[in-house]
Amino acid sequence: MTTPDNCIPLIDLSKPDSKNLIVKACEELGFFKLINHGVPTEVINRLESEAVKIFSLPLSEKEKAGPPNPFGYGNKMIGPNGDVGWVEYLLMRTNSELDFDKFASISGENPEHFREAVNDYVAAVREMACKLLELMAEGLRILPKDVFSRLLKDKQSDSLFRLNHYPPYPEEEVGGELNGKNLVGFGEHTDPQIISVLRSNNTSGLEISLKDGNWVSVPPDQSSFFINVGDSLQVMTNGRFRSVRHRVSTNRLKSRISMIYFGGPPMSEKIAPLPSLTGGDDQTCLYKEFTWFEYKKSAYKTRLADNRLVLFEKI
Ligand code: GA4
Repeated sequence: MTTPDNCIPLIDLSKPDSKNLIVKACEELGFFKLINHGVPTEVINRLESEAVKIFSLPLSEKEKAGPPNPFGYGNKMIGPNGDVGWVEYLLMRTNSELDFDKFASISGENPEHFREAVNDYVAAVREMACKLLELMAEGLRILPKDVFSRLLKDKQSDSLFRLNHYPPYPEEEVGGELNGKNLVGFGEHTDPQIISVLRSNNTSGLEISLKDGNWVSVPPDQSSFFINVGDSLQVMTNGRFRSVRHRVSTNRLKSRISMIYFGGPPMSEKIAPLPSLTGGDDQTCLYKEFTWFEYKKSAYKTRLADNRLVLFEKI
């Protein structure tokens, strides 16, 4: 699978006109590549080396931090409903230090190093995500400009952080234990939250779906971030922004490591199309109001590839 030139919008955060380009990218694709993002390379590299150390441990060690409930160490199983992928991961909440207790046994002699690396990374990426969300509000000409970013800044924000490791897919697995069905690393899905910020090492695998249903692979770039619009932002913008379907294919040669921050609202937050985008007219409002808690509860009953927003569409 190749990627036609100019297929993936490139946003330069240092350029003054970025807000309009961000809005255009979110409307057309729900996805863009971000450069000059301001997150220090040292913060990124420090977390990547911690992740490499953890994923290099023997399986029996890593399993001490599992099974994921949904937080913790997971291997091949994604979510509670039978989805599988050629991936192992650590999933945690960003506002609960408690999740680190689960990782204490696998984060080496100095578990504080891992905790600090995650916290420093998440703080820097959250700040950058909030800046993007404010530019989105400005570009959409909606007030107040923190209408989206306040949800991530809230102390109760239900934001998550995920470290994924996609080992090279071994030849003998084809037709093996997983019966060849499982050539995917992470099956196609949309992210339920507001915004996702992804950074990977220099290994390909990420693919996104275009409006016409075609899939394109995203050339990796370890110094950039890739930004996804999530379901909640699609709802708040009344469908103007598109929650992008994406997936990860396996690689036969190289390991892929990715780190994703999922910026989500507080559990009790009501999610609905913003009146400024529906003109206050109930007829043009595409989604019913729901709390983030209700959406998550319903999401955890679905399979990865399901369209989770249909249940909340107005008919
Ligand atoms: C997809 C996006 C995030 O990785 C995630 C995933 C979550 C999980 O792995 O626990 C889910 C999946 C994701 C959507 C539907 C449900 C929940 C697995 C699953 C089958 C952490 C998230 O928030 O939603």
